[in-house]
Amino acid sequence: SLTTVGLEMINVSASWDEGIVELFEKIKRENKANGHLTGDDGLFFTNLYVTPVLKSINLRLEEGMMLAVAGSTGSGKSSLLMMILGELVPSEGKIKHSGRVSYSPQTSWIMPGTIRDNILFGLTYDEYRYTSIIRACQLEEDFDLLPDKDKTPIAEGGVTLSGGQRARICLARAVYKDADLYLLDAPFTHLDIATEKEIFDKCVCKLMASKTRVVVTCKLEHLKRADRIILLHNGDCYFYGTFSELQAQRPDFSSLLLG
Ligand code: DGT
Repeated sequence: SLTTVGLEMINVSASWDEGIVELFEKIKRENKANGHLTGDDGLFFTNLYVTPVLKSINLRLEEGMMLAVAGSTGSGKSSLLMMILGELVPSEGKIKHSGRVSYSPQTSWIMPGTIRDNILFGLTYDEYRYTSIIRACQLEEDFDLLPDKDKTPIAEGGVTLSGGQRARICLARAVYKDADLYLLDAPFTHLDIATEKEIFDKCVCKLMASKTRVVVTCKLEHLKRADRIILLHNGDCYFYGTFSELQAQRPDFSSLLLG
């Protein structure tokens, strides 16, 4: 086909604790050189510490598709994003994407400066792009209530933002950056249901319609609108496919989303 791949993972596995194995191997080599240890003592540490965080993950998104990453707490959703970012290096398998990634972490962060500085984050101000994004992220009404609107300083000496405002500023920052792949880790934390629904629809679905998106979310409404869903359970791929396939193949899936 003529479609371009936005993101592909082929048989990818990873664990967070490989540093410990490497360290142990180094100690073992040194001890062996000094005549202190025999060869097999490392197995104890290997078995104890290395539990894969993601196991044999396969997925393929065409450019412009939205992937919903779901699963209970600790199932590996954030780790999957870390792997795409290159922060977590796969022990096996291949990851392909075009390279320009924008990432919105689970915990929102604000740097000293104005709200606008926090969204542009060093990029040039494009009024049309900026306005569409702050509207889609429901930030316009918030700005209207501030003394200098989006030019109001935040962080030290500035206004205090609510958790929901911080979350929406961080989402706006990630969306403002021009990228081929957008990774949004639980972008709706601290938002009420109505605001979440609006932002998911206006920003993630409509404004970003042509973008390849990976969104960590367990909301049924979001899974329904995603092009593909990956449901993780203890680092295993419990399901990968479309929403109708999910309903057909895993009728009990909602029990995994509640955690
Ligand atoms: P959440 O955020 O509670 O819904 O959980 P998930 O599904 O995002 O899970 P994740 O990927 O944060 O955690 C999966 C496992 O990986 C868990 O045992 C903690 C571990 N882990 C996560 N991030 C890191 C990290 O930065 N360093 C290390 N060493 N381990 C991590």
